[in-house]
Amino acid sequence: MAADKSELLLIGPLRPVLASGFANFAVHSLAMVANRDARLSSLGHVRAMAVSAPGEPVDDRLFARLPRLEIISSFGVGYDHIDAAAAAKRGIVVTHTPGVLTEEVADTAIGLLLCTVRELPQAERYLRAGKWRESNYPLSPATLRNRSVGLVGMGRIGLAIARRLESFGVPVVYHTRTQRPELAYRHYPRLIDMACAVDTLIVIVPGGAETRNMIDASVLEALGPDGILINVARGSVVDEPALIAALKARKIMAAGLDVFVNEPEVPEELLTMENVVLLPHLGSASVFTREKMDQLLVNNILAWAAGKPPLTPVPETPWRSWR
Ligand code: A2R
Repeated sequence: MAADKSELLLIGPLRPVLASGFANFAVHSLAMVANRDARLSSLGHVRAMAVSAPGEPVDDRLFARLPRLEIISSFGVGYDHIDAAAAAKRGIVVTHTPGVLTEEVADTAIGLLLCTVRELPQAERYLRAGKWRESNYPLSPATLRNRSVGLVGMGRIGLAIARRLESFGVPVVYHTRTQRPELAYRHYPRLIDMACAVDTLIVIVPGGAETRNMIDASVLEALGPDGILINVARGSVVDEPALIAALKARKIMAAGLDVFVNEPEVPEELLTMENVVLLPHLGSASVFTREKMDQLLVNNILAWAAGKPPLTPVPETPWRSWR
């Protein structure tokens, strides 16, 4: 590794896989520095950045302070916390960690779906409260047996969810901007049409401006009173006040949410509703999968440091050999 590639700016925590992976790097941090501005000025020579958790904005203002930056290696498949378009303009490659978390997030989506449809967390709370002695937990009004699922997003994770549902005997259709002709699932070019046709939506698209509030009042209305919404994508994809209103008015039946607009804050109204299941953004959160994600974050930097193409650049910043 060239000496001038041996420094790294880390945004987020230095977890064990990162610490050992970056053992040969001088790792700089902006955390707990009294004068962030002065620290940034002293880092103008740094060519690599790792983002191990979303935190401060990784945007053009930051890039302007780091004129020699060549690569940003980000943790996670979603990178809506990074301005990839601005990075592209400056010739900075952004990498993420797709693939290694696909099955874990698909598992979480199915777990959340089953919990929401069959009220499993509510039933567990009932047992712990000692109420089973008094009477059985009521039959769940919903079942997967007569449901059909519309996937909002049919990428790596969407497809892994679809395959699982197929093995459950649950019909699947999907909405994306571009049809995938190799798949037998019905494609809906318009989300609202799909929402009318199914009673369950599972959201698994990237966050960001393109998908902000995609699930709005009209989509929820179209889903209807038996409707169940599952969101394992980003909080921003769902119009949260519209969802709360729809749940309150029983315009839809229930929701299962792993993600929220203003994490880790969760709207008080959701916390008090019985027809929602809430998880603290743990889609990929097993030790096994998180270590794989950390390792891929490291491997992208190591490839760049060795003069090779980074392994998993985002589509906005494809690797170019002239770099
Ligand atoms: O629209 P397409 O044909 O690019 O399909 C992608 C779809 N998608 C959208 N669908 C409708 N309207 C949009 N504005 C829109 N933008 C993207 O989302 C594709 O089917 C899917 C994304 O798939 P992948 O890029 O393979 O991502 P992966 O690994 O499935 O992860 C999805 C998201 C992450 O970005 C995180 O936010 C979350 O799952 O964990």
